[in-house]
Amino acid sequence: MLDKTKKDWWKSAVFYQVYPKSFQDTDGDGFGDLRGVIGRLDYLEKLGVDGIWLSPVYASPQKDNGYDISDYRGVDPRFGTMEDMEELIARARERGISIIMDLVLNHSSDRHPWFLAAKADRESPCHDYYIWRDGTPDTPPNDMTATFGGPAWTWAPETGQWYFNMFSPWQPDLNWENPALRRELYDMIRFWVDKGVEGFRLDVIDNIGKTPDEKITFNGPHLHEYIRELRREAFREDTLVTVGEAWSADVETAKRYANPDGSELSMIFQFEHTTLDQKSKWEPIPLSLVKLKECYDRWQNGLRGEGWNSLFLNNHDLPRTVSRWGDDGKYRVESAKMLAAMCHGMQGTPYIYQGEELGMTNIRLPIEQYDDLEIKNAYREQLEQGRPEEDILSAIYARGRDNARTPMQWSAGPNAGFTTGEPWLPVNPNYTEINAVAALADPDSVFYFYQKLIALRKAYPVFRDGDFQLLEAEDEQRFAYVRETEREALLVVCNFTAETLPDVCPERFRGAEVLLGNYPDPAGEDLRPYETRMRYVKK
Ligand code: TEU
Repeated sequence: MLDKTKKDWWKSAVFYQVYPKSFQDTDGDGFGDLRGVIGRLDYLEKLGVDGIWLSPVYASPQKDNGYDISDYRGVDPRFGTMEDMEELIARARERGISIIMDLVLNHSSDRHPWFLAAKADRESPCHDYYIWRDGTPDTPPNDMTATFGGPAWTWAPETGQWYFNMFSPWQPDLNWENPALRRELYDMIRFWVDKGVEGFRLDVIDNIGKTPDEKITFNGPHLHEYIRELRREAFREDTLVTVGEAWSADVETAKRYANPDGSELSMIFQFEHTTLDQKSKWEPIPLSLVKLKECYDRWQNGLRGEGWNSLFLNNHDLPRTVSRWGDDGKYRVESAKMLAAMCHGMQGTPYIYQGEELGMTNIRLPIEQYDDLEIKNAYREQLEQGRPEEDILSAIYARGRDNARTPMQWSAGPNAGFTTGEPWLPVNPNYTEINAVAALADPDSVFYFYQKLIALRKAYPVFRDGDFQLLEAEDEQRFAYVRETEREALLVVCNFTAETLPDVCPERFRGAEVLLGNYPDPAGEDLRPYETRMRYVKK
């Protein structure tokens, strides 16, 4: 177990994201719950993770699957009770697993009592917890659009004003310029710290400084002032781990968020690597491995000593990477392992998204079975704009968020062991082959590969401390890099293709110990399809 009294404990940690709605249902309503997470702690302990990032379980109308909160201090009854939450925190801690809660501080639900009061009465003390503009119902303050479609301004006839909603009308933005609102949020965070929560993931934290009149949504003028105040007033303990979701971040802004002086956050989720294979969200293009390597090289060396990287390929908003950058057919297992080694071999804190450790894949559903409002709005809007339906569906199959939200595949039993009821979203039909029971029975499964990666990170300091030297930068098929300290050197080589290719092995690694590989028999002269190898030299 990690010594979590050290302020940088999370630099040696590996975290696991649970999307509770799809993780494990225990009461047969087809909706995952906290008792389901408690029941799977042994599984997560076996994997070897040090913390769970729990996507929101607060009271919510579920317009955006919990990222629309109507009570920041209450557990939604569909997920369970506050006692269940307290038990989860306690039982996880017994296993050396910290609970990291998801904080949605940029917006609330339109059903939150604050907003109901604000919308009902301009004189309400909560009115200015939100962003209002006077006007007339036919002319919004400006032409800004919402992330999930439609305008970013919604008319409230009750007060005769527009309110700002970056994401959807059901998610009114909170007004961070209001110190009373900020105080409400800080007090709420302390409530969860007092419950024993040991970290927080901060939803769209780069948006809280927005100035909609200037059409600025991220990196607003007071953003880092607010984050520093958040750190002082809410994240007071140096041992809390905080990770901010920052889609807009580049290396330079990341140095501010993750400043080693501890004035802001522990790290951020940056997304540059997840945007290289698309012209836009719904226009995928083939991945250039050279561009991916350049991106990782810039982030690894840009933040070295001046910040800290998160390392992730999947989350609840992204398609499954084995389908996106690997091969979810013939070489599913090999490519899932290769991608894991590529990611976990770098400097930073790795995050495993539920099912990634099983090599779970994307899904194709009839359009009416999708749940995600982003998918449904995009389908309707693009159809109205005249895009051919097959193009829209192809983009949804490739990039829709519901790819990541199909129920966790626990067994080959009914509904993959996720629920005894009707699952809220269909189970991927491949659950009969891809499931935890099968993985735990197979020593060569993706699960045990992740387990070894997590153990290696703890056994060899070079994973945490080593520098990053990219090899073969212009090679479009192989990703190879060296991590090095004064005492150790690690060579990570990944074949991103289904071809057999010459290995990449500098002279000093010839004959070196192979810490980990994704083929059962020993490494040969060539790299087999999607083969990865981790070689180690002790100096
Ligand atoms: O996501 C931020 C966000 O902008 C993403 O939704 C991204 O734009 C989109 O997924 C690209 O396909 C956070 C949460 O992770 C997401 O689940 C919420 O829907 C969103 O904020 C609003 O809270």
